[in-house]
Amino acid sequence: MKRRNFLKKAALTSLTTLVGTEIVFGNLIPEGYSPLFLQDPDPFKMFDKDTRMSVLNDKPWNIEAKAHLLDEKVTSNKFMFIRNNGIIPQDIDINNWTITFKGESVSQEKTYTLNELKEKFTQHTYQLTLECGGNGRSEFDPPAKGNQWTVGAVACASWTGVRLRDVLEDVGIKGNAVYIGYHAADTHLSGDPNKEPISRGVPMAKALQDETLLAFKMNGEDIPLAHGYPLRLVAGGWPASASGKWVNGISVRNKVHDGNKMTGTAYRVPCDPVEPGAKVKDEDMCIIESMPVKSLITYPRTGAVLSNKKTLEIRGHAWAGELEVAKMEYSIDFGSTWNACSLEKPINRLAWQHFSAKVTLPKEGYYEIWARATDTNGKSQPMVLPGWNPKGYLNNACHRIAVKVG
Ligand SMILES: Nc1nc2c(c(=O)[nH]1)N[C@H]1C(S)=C(S)[C@@H](COP(=O)(O)O)O[C@H]1N2
Ligand SMILES: [Mo]
Repeated sequence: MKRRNFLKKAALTSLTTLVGTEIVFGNLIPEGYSPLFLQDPDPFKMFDKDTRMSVLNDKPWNIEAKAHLLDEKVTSNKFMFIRNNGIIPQDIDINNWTITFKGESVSQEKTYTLNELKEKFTQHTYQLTLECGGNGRSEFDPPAKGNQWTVGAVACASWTGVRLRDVLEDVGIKGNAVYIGYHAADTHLSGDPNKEPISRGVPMAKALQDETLLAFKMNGEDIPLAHGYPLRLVAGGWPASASGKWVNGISVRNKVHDGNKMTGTAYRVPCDPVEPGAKVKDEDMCIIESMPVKSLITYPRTGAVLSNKKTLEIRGHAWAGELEVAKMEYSIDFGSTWNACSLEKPINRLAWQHFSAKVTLPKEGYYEIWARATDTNGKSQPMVLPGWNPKGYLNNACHRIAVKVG
């Protein structure tokens, strides 16, 4: 029989971190043995998510909420969607975490430790809406490849960090800077250490906004690992792909950042509408910037049955990328007529807004309640699917729920 080789101490330490408790007799685990908890990981336990969330993919992990799970004003971790392009980094040493500013348009390369960022710059807290550009993809026809998000790849958490602008000012930026791009510690699915799973960015104007943060807290606590611990970029109102998780580098570029998923059909849509299924030339594709106006009814849940109750309080959230939502309406007659909802102001720019309405349902039977938001430019959500695009981005069609009275 082969001699038993036991796990190296370092390997045992990282296993213990993963399992979250002492592995009794862990020193006796043979080398090369794969513990059961690693073979069948429970994503809800691993990421501290509500078990009603939907897992769309496990390699990499992609998990979304359902509309009624997003009822809270500020989304808590257990209902927050996870969108990963690569493998979540392991064994993060928060005391040795650094972020390096480089690229053609920095005055000189500069590195900060996480502790330096926290001590040197003023900290700010904002509630910021992050929605995956592909939220709603499952509705497109012809279908688009990728995670088949329904409505639940959106969240509005409270983020605390330092302004990217303050750090950029400290680094020193050349006059020719046009874009920033992020670099992060996750690894490409291929395992190739030279490939970045994703490296996106935003134009300088977005990078320099008050609300664009290098964040180290979410809802007042360390950011959960799956959401970018220990440091992430948060650029609210834009496709959440611009909000790099696990950031350890920022490139200040003298041209549009050309990192992975900045080109081709990734997070780009036809600049002008095309026919469904059309082939679009590369030069006719435009990078998604501000997300479109959208809303979600979070109470009641679709399928609710109201016994003999003909008035119903509905509520939810609405958001409009860089803009505010100016008007919120609902319809109970398949969009023939619309009634006003009451709509709160956002707590800060780029936070979603809460709406509610007392709905009277005239008699027993089946109804659909539709919700429609309008932004400050007068643009409303479409009732049917908006412009088809190769990757199925930007579906902001009206959200609908079914209810039965009696
Ligand atoms: N480093 C890194 N950052 C990333 C991603 C990623 O895969 N790696 N995914 C992006 C995408 S596409 C989205 S929609 C958001 C999702 O953020 P969340 O998982 O915290 O909800 O993170 C963005 N930032
Ligand atoms: Mo995304």
